[in-house]
Amino acid sequence: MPYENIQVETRGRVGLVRLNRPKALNALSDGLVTDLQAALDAFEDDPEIHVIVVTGSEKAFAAGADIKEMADKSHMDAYLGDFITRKWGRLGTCRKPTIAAVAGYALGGGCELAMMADIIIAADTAKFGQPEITIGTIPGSGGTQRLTRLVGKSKAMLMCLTGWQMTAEEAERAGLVAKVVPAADLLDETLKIADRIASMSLPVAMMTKECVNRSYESTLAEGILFERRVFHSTFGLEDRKEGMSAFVEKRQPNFRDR
Ligand code: CO8
Repeated sequence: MPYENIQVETRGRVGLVRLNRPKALNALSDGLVTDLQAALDAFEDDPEIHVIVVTGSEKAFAAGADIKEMADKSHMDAYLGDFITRKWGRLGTCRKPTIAAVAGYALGGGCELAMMADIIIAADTAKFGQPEITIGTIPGSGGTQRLTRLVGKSKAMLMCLTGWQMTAEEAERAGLVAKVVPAADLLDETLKIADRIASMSLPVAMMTKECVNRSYESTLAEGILFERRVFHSTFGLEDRKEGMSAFVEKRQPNFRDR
């Protein structure tokens, strides 16, 4: 299905979405977010796809929500239209593993979108920021919440209250990104990681993701109980048997997502 604001392709078992509004630095217009939601839905439904990668251009992952589109909205336009909540969070609700490959600006909604992914891989050119306060508003899609959990209160406050942008190196030190790579290698390095995850059993990767995410939503005791239940459930999988047999027999496992 052709999209106006994104490019979509598959690389083996990896679904790749490239945000593509170069003239607006991939500002997240309603059209782009609608396209992104549809592409993510399609990859989630495709049993051949194990991992989803979202990336932007060299200059910008995304420079935030489209300010020109938002500028004239009233409170009731935002409230009654359920501005942001309906479609924008789709990346954060994917059940398959997701990676954001970020080069250049990841600002406002762009930073929030990256933080919805399970893993952020950053080019050394990446810049992360929540500059909403400089245009008289606040982050609207998890910025005050996810950023605080990822980098701690003081750095999150600094970013949200001043609009200060964090470099890729600082973001790696702070725990916002998993890895920084040279800009020219961003996609290759990200796809290597995606391929590695895609070579695992899909249900086990999905269960792993569910457990890690649970740590944000529960007490330690409840999270550990949840993890144990899921761990026990892997013993019902053919892939668990295959993985352990392959280890014992000193061969590569052949996972069948069962
Ligand atoms: N919205 C609309 N257009 C944009 C945006 C944006 N966020 N960012 C850049 N553009 C456009 C510019 O208007 C310009 O277009 P034109 O040539 O027609 O004037 C073009 O992209 C290139 O931009 P610049 O000329 O400004 O490029 P520079 O290299 O000089 O500067 C910056 C790059 C620093 C990124 C600068 O463009 C900038 O500050 N952009 C705005 C950043 C910002 O404030 N983002 C936060 C927006 S608010 C928000 O995201 C709320 C989140 C809501 C939830 C979202 C859920 C996912």
